[in-house]
Amino acid sequence: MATKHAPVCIALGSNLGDRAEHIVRALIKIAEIPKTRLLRRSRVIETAPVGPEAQGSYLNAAAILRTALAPRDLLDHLLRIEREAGRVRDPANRWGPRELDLDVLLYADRVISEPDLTIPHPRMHERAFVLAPLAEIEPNAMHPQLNKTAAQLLAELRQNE
Ligand code: A4P
Ligand code: MG
Repeated sequence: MATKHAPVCIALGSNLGDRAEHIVRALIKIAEIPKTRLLRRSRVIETAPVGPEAQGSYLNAAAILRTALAPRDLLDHLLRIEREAGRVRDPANRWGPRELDLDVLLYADRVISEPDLTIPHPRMHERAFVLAPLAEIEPNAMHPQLNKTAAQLLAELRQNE
């Protein structure tokens, strides 16, 4: 079980279909993942799309979990929840529109670099749509490679904007 001071942080995003419904249903399903407790969720914010421009704006949010599942088992549940939202991946359009995107941002202080699982999420520190919801609910969440908190990373990003 990850400790109280080392949370598991998840990012949620949607820019296709009933976006608010996708986010709310995902949070309900995350709370139902075995051996896992949903501790907190952020507000849902609307954000301009980053990446290919011809796509609609996103709703983004973050959630804090405690889980006894290994990172890969947690990821499998998140991928299942994405599929249940109707998401079909288009390898030719990597950052294209999606009903639901669930990313593991941080898993306590773990650093994982495997072909299909990278934690911390490699782009989290570059993205206000990830850091703003995260800093709202877990400002002291520590990035174990950059050794900075979510609030610090957000402040730096905003300075450089
Ligand atoms: N994968 C590896 N590491 C992880 C991780 N930490 N969490 C693998 C989740 N998945 C991870 O995922 C492809 C594979 O990544 C998964 O099968 C898993 O094994 P994906 O969801 O198809 O990839 P993706 O989401 O398209 O790519 P990525 O790199 O996660 O995209 P991003 O960086 O999340 O960008 N603009 C706004 N405003 N808001 C958004 O939410 N999202 C994106 C997607 C682009 N622009 C956006 C937003
Ligand atoms: Mg993703």
